[in-house]
Amino acid sequence: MIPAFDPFTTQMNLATGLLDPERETTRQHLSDMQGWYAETVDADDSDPLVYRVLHMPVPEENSEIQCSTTVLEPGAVGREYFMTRGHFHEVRDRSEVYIGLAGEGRLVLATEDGRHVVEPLVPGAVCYIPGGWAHRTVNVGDEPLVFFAAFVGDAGHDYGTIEKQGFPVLVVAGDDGPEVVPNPGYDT
Ligand code: PAN
Ligand code: ZN
Repeated sequence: MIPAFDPFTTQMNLATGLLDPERETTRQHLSDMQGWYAETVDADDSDPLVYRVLHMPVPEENSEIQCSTTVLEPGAVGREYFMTRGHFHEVRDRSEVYIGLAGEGRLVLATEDGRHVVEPLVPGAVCYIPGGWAHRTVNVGDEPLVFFAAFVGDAGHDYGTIEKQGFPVLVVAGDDGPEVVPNPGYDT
């Protein structure tokens, strides 16, 4: 076969997640997250950055491996920690691997029939996300949560299902640290 493109290397700062050379970056500010938290988002003029995804330049084909780093800032909306929106893969059986690099987080996973699992996402954690499991990350610490993700290239992202039904559980700040509680807004 004639290869589609040349090999490339990206230098990743394991503490900050920043890439050299810099890569295409998508950003979610608090005002972009209206409707994703249990409480109404009150994004004042400061409208803080919640997370960034730094994408490697790879075609979205199932013969390729999409990869990126996510940097999720510390913070909360009410008692609910800053988090990613979370999604199913559009092609449901497409799997993914997350590797924790910095900070302290949780990976919340859920199936369409309402099962859920919450895993620690900490430096060195290699979390395998099988096909069919929606996934969301939550920063439960005081520092940015940084993780690397690699997934099947044609997976695609279905945000609409989670936007509508939510996850079965929320991760919130309790008196003695993070707590996993049922999501009162979960809609099966
Ligand atoms: C990750 C996520 C990233 C941002 O790369 O896309 O952490 O989260 P949302 O996409 O839910 O906003 C991944 O799971 N890719 O498939
Ligand atoms: Zn994914």
